[in-house]
Amino acid sequence: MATTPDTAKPPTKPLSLPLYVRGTVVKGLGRGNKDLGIPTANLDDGAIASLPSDFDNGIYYGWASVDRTDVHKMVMSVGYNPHYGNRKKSMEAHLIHEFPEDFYGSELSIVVVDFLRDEKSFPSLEALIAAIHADINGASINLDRNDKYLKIKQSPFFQRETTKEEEGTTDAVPAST
Ligand code: ADP
Ligand code: RBF
Ligand code: MG
Repeated sequence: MATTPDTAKPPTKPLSLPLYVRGTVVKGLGRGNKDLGIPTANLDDGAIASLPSDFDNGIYYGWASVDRTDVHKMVMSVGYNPHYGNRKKSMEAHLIHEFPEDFYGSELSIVVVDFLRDEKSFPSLEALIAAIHADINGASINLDRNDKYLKIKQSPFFQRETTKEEEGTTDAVPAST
C-alpha cells in the first residue's frame, strides 16, 4: 500500500488561470517598442513578485484596464526576453488599443486568461515583430470567440470601488411626493 511520508511535498498545483494582477506602469528598457507600434506597459517589481510560483514565463493574453477605465484586449510577455537575454525578469503588456498619450505611473489591472507560447529567441528583429503580430491576432480572435473570456471582461475586478459620497450622488432618487 502506498503511503505518503510526512515530509512529502504537495503535488505541484496546476497553473491557475484566470490570473488577476494589479500593478503600476513603470519605465521599461526603452528599446523603442513604441516606434515599432508595439508599446508594452511594464509592471513594477511588486506585481512581478506577486505572481504565483507555478506561473511559468511565456506569452499570454487576456484583458487589461488603465486606472480601471475601459477594458481592452491585451497580450503579455513574462520572463527574461531571451531574444535580448535580459538579466531582470519583466512583465509587460501590449494593450490592443490606441492611447492618446503615455500612462506611466498609472495603475494597470490585468486578467490573464490563457497561455499562447513560450518565449523564444528569433533569428531577426523582424521575426520577433512578426511573431508578436501573430500573437496579437490569435489573442484577439480567441477573446472574441470564447464566452468564458468575454464574461471575464465584465469582472468587478476592473471596476473602481465607489465611495459612500459618490454612491450618495449617483444613486440619488428624487423623493416621491
Ligand atoms: P518602455 O521600455 O518604457 O516600456 P515602450 O516603448 O514599451 O517603453 O512603451 C511603453 C509605454 O507606452 C507604456 O508604459 C505606456 O505608457 C505607453 N503606451 C501607449 N500605448 C500603449 C499600448 N497600447 N499598450 C501598452 N502601452 C502603451
Ligand atoms: N521577447 C523575446 O525575447 N521573445 C519572445 O518570444 C517575445 N514575445 C513577445 C510577445 C508579446 C506578445 C510581447 C508583447 C512581447 C514579447 N517579447 C518577447 C518581449 C519583447 O522583446 C519586449 O517587448 C521588448 O524587448 C521590449 O522590452
Ligand atoms: Mg515596455
